[in-house]
Amino acid sequence: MQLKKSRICAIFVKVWVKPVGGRSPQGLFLLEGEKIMKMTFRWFGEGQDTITLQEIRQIPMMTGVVTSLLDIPAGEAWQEERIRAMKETVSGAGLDVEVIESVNIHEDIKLGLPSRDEKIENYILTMERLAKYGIKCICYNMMPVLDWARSHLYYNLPDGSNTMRYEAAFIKNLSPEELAARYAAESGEYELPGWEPERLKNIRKLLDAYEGMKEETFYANMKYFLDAIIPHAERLNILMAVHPDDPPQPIFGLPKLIISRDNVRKYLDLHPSKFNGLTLCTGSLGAKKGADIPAMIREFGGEGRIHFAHVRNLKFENETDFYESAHPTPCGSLDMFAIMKAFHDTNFRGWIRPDHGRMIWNEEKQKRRPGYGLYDRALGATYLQGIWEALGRG
Ligand code: DNO
Repeated sequence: MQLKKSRICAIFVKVWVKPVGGRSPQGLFLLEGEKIMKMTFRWFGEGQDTITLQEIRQIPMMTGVVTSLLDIPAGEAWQEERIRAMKETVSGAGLDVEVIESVNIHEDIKLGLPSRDEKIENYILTMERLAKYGIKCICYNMMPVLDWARSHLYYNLPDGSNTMRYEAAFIKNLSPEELAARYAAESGEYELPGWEPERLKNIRKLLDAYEGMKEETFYANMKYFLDAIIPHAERLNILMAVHPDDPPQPIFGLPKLIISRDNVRKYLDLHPSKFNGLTLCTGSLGAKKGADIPAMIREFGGEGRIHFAHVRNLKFENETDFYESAHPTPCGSLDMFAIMKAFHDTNFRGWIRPDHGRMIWNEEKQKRRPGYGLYDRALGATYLQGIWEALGRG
């Protein structure tokens, strides 16, 4: 249907209503009948990303960034001054920052050591300070020792682009130190979150600490953490959104827990508050062949437990191996329309971001973080917005 310009304006003005409230930072308005979802972009922070906030702002319909203070080690309280400065920088560029990805969980908490209480207190202090500066959602993960892992950071595709890839057999033949050395050599000057040299110094000790840990003990440790922080999340109105383990298969003998529908159910059931929620990452949960992502969105989203979404596609090469493809459905193995429809049908009102993208248009020469170039993610964001708009118009 073709809408006349004057009518579009009238509709725009009419439908910009709470809970988003007022204009978006870019003065954009929603289409009539459209459900409110906020498209965001991951930005690693000042000095941590060669992508500028201005570039991000120029992506159509982009409302804000998802960021962090990467240099603060897990377990320490974030200083208020640092949070204020980060907030000012982002708002100064005309963007929102409402989601932090991530405030990392110290290993003592995951391992259930007596020293966890002090780390939890610092976590709560960080939450309090973030709430003061308008943060509404915290993404974190419970992956033991390491964050996400890939066998290749720059895997060449036939069209001349390159992307991240996971080949199980390749990783099996490497030690964690060897994989870390590969990352350090390939990722340029950046430390990859979860693979910081400081953390890796103790890797052997940490791997040993997890050896023989029963799944039930791990869940009990998570529950201890949740019981401590969720009442504060409720008080501060901060939605906690756990990120699933990526990839959803054990590496280096480490337990991987949040990798399937049943595990997510178990995690959410550890504390029934809706403030104990999920970052639905299609690329992490979807990297287990056969996982029904739209069904998970309908189940957990229907209960109001999905607060943040990472939406990306991947292409399976066999049962366990995959590479990260461009976002559109035909480029990968996940049905992006069905995924977005499930979000739309369950009235998703949280934050969403395109996730990893390929390096295209020679972008790898611009010292991007692996998986986090500008162009392919921007294309992904507009593609997802297009699906959303089409869903809204019926
Ligand atoms: C990978 C990301 C993860 C994620 C954390 C959340 O690119 O999705 O590193 O940020 O696991 O805590």
